[in-house]
Amino acid sequence: MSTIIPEIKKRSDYQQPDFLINHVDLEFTLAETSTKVICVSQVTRNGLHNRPLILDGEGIELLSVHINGIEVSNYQQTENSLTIDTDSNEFELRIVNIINPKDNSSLEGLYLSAGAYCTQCEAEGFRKITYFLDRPDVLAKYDVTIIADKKNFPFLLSNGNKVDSGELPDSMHWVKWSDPFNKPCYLFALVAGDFDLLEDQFVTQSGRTIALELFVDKGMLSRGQHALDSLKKAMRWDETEFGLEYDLDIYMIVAVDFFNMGAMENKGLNVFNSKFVLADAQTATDEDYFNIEAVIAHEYFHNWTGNRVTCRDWFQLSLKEGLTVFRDQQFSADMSSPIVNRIQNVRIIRERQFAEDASTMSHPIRPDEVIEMNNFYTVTVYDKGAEVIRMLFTLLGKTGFLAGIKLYFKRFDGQAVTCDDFVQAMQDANDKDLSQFRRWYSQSGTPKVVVTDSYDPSAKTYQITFEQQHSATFDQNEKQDLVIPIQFSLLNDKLELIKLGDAKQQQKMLELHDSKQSLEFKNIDSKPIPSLLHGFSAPVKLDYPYSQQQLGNVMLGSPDEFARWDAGQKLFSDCIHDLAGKTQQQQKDSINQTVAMFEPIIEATDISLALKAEILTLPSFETLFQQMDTVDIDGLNQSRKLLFKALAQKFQNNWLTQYSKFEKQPYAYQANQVEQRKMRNLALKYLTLSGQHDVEQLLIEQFNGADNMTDSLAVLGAAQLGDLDLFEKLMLLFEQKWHNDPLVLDKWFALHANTERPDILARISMLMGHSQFTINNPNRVRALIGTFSFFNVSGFHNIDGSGYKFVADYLIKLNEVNPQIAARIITPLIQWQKVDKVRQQLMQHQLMRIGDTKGLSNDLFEKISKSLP
Ligand code: B3K
Ligand code: ZN
Repeated sequence: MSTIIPEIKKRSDYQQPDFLINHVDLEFTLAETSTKVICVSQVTRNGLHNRPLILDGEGIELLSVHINGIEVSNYQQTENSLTIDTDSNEFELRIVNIINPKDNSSLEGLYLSAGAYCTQCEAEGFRKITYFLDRPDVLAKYDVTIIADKKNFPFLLSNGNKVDSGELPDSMHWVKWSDPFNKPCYLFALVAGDFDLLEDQFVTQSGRTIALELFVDKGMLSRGQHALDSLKKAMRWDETEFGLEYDLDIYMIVAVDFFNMGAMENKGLNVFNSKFVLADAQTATDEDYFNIEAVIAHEYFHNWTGNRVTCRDWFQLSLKEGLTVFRDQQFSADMSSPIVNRIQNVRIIRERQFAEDASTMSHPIRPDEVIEMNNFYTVTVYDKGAEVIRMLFTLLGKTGFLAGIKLYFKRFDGQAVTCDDFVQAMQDANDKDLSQFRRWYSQSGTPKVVVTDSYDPSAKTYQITFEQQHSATFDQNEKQDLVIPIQFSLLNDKLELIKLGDAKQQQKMLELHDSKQSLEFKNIDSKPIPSLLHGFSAPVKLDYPYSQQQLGNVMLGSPDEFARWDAGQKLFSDCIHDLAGKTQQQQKDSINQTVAMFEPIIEATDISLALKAEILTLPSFETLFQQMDTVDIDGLNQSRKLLFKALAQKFQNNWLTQYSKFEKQPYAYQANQVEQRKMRNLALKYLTLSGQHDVEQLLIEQFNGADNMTDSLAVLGAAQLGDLDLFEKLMLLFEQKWHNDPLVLDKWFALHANTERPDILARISMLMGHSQFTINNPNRVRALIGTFSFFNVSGFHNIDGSGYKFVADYLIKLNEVNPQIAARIITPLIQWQKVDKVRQQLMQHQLMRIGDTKGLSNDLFEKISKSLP
């Protein structure tokens, strides 16, 4: 392991900044390898002290430093700081420096994306642009001037409003932008390039007209409409649901091809990964359409939750991310099917967040210690963070929650604050003591709620007991009891709802705050079946000794659609887990019994088609993996396949009916079409797996006749699942058709990477030589290498260790190019805790190899050092 140990930053060490900057004047003269940056800051000393000014900076060539117009030379420079000693309490600091966007492959700071300049400053990328107080609690107004060659860079963009522009000799031009809102430097953005521009307008509830501008690669204009429509929907929704209106006169979105994440909420100038902007029927799936709408909304919602009120320090990241994810989830639910959305949210928690909690990267939604901040943009901070906000919503009710939000903005607009400030506003607006609830912010791990019950027939009473249990996690030994809202109802044996309590409620909410709490119900005629954790009212693992019959009843009769889906998933999971150690005949019997329980679902008329498709979808391998403490990888994979095939064969005729019953319509991204495609393509998968004799014909017909990417891709997915020779043939045709469209090819790379075949590593190595593949583009790397390591169970976990070695070799290369992406893709390798001892050792060996890499980034160092025993 590398011997230089990077600094660990602690939340408890927070100190106010020694200096504040209230105005910044930036001037950029863009040139590929030597961009000149002039940064003029108005600095004031914060409090009475004589400490020097210490600025952050990384990879910067410093030309000069002036204070109040006088050049200073008695500064000290280290690899990542510039220290200037001055007596002045208020001064103008002028720094001139050079940076090299062309060689910046980290995609942080100022870099080139396919010929266009763009920036990414969150979390700590501004320090790669100039020396600055790169922390979110230093808020300033920015004026930005950009100078560049006019022919190649006709559009010069930054935050706020365009206030001036002009021509210069040698076909250069300049544009000046001014942002009237105070902001931290992580929200600064600059984009320069030649784009196609899609324009529109939005009239706010108070009657202001906002110019909307969407910049895309040349020739991509027709693929931008869905993003723009989504933006308008999000703007309207935030007004009607949260009373929040946009504040600048212009809102710009730029789509770029080289981007580390989904998108970035820079004030007035969002920069997006083109994957989350560009869509048309031919190239994007229903899922892409959905994601675009969600990410566009997420970044827009940040304008209030993140930009107007921002984080005091990066440990508070969930203040803006958890809240904004919750807001985008509510928006998506309103735009499409609430239940399908909720299921999707829960899948992320169970597949990925529970995995993080069980790993050496376990951390609370408000982490206590960080080496590399970029490592903490996690499913815990984002998605568990959103679940914590959702619990507040559940506990306070919509009205109470909105009162809390209102007070939060009243108190903190224009400030950089903490998660505690947020909870305090919720508490004060509702007059509800949330002190115990706050533990969700400081405690990591997945709580378990164990439910037991008893029925006394003579007294006709039913007692149900809830107990919360917390185990130590890698980061914390001591755990405390939390406040856990549990929504539930009771069903009688005729699957009718039992009225609960005085209010004749049918659903009850228990606020579990003690380690154990019981409820008693009187006048109950027979032992009820509890339908528990409606809507996934808390991010916990629930344990109730359901019989198979009871689960079947909840699946068919619960008033809560989430509970119905969940019961079905549990039936599937129990069956899969129980197959281990059984004889073939026992396995067969047990599978048949489970499969038969789903017959009424196929015929059901009381649920939407979308929910039906969700119920009939098996839990993913990753979800099943998280349900166990130790996993027999091969056994689990095999068992899941057995059940999959049995479902396919048992309902073969039904699948054929489901496949053929919907009339084909020209593609539109509309709810009824989306759910029909979902069911039809699920049926196609099952048909393929069932061995239906003419399925190849069906697949070819759908592939040739498809007018949209959802249907084309479904054919490839089905052929892959069925292990048909046709798969290779269709993949070739697909590649020929989409050779010049990298976003579409990513789907093809990912399908290849996820194929079970003995020569998978040779196949991936060959694909790395594809003309469209480059290690410099995160979308390509995620599609090929990421998909392999996250999802190709047999290839990645090959017992000979070749999968782990392959990923490790790649990460060693990627460490030099883009440490952030390398640290994302290492995730499956550090999650060795549940696998067998042989694999554990193989994985750890590869982690050690990566750890020994010369020039190991902080990103990888942090994850590897934590995960090695
Ligand atoms: N705030 C950005 C994420 C920045 C990640 C930096 N490594 C996107 C978002 O959550 O909206
Ligand atoms: Zn966000």
